[in-house]
Amino acid sequence: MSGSEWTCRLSSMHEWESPYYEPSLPVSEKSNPLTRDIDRASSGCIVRMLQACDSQMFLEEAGATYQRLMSDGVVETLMEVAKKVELILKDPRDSLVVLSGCGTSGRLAFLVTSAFNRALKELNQSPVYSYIIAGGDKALFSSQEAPEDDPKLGMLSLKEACEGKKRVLFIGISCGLSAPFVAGQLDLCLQNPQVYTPVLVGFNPTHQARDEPIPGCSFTFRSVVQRMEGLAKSQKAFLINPAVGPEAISGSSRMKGGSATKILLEVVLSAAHAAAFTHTPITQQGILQHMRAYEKTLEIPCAHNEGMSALLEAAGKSLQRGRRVCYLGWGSLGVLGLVDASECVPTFGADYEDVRGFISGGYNELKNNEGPLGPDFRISHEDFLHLVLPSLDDHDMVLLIYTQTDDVSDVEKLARRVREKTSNLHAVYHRVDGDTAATVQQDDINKLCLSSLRITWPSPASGLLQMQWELCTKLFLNALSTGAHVLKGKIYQNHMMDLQVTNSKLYCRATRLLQKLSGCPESKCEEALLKAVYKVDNLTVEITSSDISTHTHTARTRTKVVPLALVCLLTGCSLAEAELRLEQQPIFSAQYRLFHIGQCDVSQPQSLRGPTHTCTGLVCRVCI
Ligand code: F1P
Repeated sequence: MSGSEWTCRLSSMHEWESPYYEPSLPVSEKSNPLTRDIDRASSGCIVRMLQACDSQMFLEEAGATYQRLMSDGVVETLMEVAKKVELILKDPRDSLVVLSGCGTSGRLAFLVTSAFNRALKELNQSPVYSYIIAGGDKALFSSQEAPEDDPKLGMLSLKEACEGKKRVLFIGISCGLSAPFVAGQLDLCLQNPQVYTPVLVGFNPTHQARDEPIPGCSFTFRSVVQRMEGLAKSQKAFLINPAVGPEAISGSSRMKGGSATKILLEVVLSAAHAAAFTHTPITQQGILQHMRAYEKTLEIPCAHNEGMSALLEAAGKSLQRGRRVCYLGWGSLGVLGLVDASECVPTFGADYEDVRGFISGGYNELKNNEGPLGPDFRISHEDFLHLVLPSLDDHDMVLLIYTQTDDVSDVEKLARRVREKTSNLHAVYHRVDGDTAATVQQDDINKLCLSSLRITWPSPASGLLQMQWELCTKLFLNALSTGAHVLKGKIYQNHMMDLQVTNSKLYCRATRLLQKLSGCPESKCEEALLKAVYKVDNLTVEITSSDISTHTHTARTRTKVVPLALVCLLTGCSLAEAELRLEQQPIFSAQYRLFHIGQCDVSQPQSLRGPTHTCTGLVCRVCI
């Protein structure tokens, strides 16, 4: 993309806010105009597009349609919630702060509660934070989408976590204001106000909260939100729901939704800790200052664009060859690696082995509720050495993720082991300016690596800095795994084609996508989707009369459901034929273009093809 094209693209920063832009969709499901043709962009351009999307998190309100992260109303609510947490910190008897969510939201609940319980431990205080993730701890590192649809499970897990407690501040996170699991928990809180004070974190305005009936319940997510709005006036419930703009890959709330969740929760809990333990009053100024530190963090990746696109290119190459990308992390950055890797499965239809994360110390470092999760969830560096390293070669990419506060000699040792098998070794590490500790070892590690992204921070290491390192790492990893899958051809325009249809939100998203790409009516698209889910060319009454939960349950074991349905819709062919076509042309974006353009369009401007592009004929990702 040329400079002027990019400037023009940036002017569409606010386009999604127009009431006419995809009006039937909530912000969290809209497609982002900035990434409309990310599927045809070069790696450098992908990096810039993702950064531009991230920067929308901090757009000014400026008379806009939606409130923002730093809008007065949002900051005020953050202060009120921080004061509630402060009260619990000062008198923690029989009290608890519970953070809960599904998928990425639950993973961030885990990350944040771990960090702040650790901070309490360092102050000799007992822990007051607890996390819940739909589907239990295995959902920390794998996709467990079905429990997200279960409000009763949500209620039960909250009751269980709070047994014997007299005062609970419940923070439910659902980026799309949509997960029935969280709606059930909020409803429980509203029914028991003597114990629970509910807080909702999400990134849609309240009128866009999901209003579909929840089987077996008299409430919808939206009706719960409306009840909370009523109570918010008397501070008996709190809503924190700024808009951060549509995701770079439509609906992929692990990206901005996850980052903004992390920012909001950390701002609230940090303010509460400062108030309770260092007599620092909770002020608007203090909250804004912390937010601005995060805003600055977003600038860091921009300063490393070149290194970042080289990493993305390397990861893309490995995935294109059907090889692996492995993250080897230390401390909380290791957790972020585990999380980012595991999210590739549901987000891109990736294989479990495609992108994997490992953390130094394994479960001992993690200290999750359920402890070690068994042989299907091996996460330590030792596991990597035994199970993965022996099969690696130069086509597999390995990324070291660490900071200067980690055991750098351990990093060096592991780097040497990896180098024996692959030269495709890279590093991302954070250090503070002027710190010369372990410089020799750092240099040795750099020499072992094909590329190293050294991120130098100005201030001395502190709690805030650790959180900034984490945010920066999350942005890097999200960009890396997203970009690599874009390069692999997994995305069409800015839509994930091969999404799993394993809960009602994803089922509705899949039907909508089929409508958009085929131009067929909704009923026809749902029919095609069901045929692909049940692997039949004719639907039986038993299938059509079943509810969505039966469909999503069946879809758990199916692959390529949406691509198959789309090929059938576009060509009118049978499922077997569609399967064959996808086998011959697995890069779905190319498959889709074939139907529309018919052949390789070599007349496209070079700017659209990217600098490193060479046309390879029909399967070419860029030209077709
Ligand atoms: C929760 C979630 C996402 C995941 C996927 C399915 O969404 O599990 O984390 O990436 O899109 O839904 P939400 O409740 O936070 O909106």
